[in-house]
Amino acid sequence: METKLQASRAIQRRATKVDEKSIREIERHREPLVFTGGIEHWPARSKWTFSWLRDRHGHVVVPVEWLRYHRAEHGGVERVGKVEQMPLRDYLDALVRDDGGLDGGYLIGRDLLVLLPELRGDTLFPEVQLSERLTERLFFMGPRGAFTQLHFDRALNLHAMIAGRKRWQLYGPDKSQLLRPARYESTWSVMSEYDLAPDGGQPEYVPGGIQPDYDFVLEAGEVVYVPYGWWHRVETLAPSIATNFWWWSWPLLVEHGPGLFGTVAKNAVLTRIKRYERNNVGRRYRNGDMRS
Ligand SMILES: O=C(O)CCC(=O)C(=O)O
Repeated sequence: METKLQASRAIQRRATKVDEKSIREIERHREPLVFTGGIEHWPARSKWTFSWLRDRHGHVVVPVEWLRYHRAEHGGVERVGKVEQMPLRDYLDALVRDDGGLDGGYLIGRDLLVLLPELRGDTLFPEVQLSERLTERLFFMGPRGAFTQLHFDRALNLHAMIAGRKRWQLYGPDKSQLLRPARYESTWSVMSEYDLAPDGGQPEYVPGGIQPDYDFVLEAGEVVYVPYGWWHRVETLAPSIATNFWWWSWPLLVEHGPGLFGTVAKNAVLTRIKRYERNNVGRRYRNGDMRS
């Protein structure tokens, strides 16, 4: 099949600042893009070092994930592995040692931004969201080998690398059927059946033998813009800190409205329930070996 033989293209890189004007402009192009040097003015770029987080917030207890999306026995998708609560200090010590001891254990989700809401003020994402309450932001901190399986998000996405480096593989929406969207109940993400564990879900594996349209390394200080419907899988190459911002534009809601309605409504309700904020450290998963 022709798509399997295609080589990846070079991602476009722009030195433009990440602001409302540049984002509104690229939203129209629908191609992924990397902003280089567009977040140097963010407080997070100078503040969020591993040592600052350890000294300032080391006592905070955080959930670290060793989880993979698996093909469930009776169809659909389930998460398998374990989650451990540990002081941020212990996690950071292991992260900085960078000796493989964390085995890919990932601090990923909204947890740190919920536990330490003041961190939100250190990032300056552009004011493009329809409403703060309808959008979502995540925090990512992980060792070499932390890995996110192939999926696309039901939103526009800016992912900012504060420290470290990650390999990104992106597939365009034209490959959606080829990548086999899996049946999975999630507010935001659609997983690819091809990258489900135990056979998929390894960084070196090529899902379905299909080469990505873009395959590149995102460096500290860079931001990738992922348009709606672009599939992505992400491998951490060096101890990293990153944060992202999902949002919807009016044109996106007009175009994908019916498909997005459930996601928008669910998120609006969840962010209004304070208890959800407090309980969000919990995750649904099955205890087991994440890789087998
Ligand atoms: O960095 C990662 O591990 C995953 C990032 C991602 O999937 C996203 O920003 O949507």
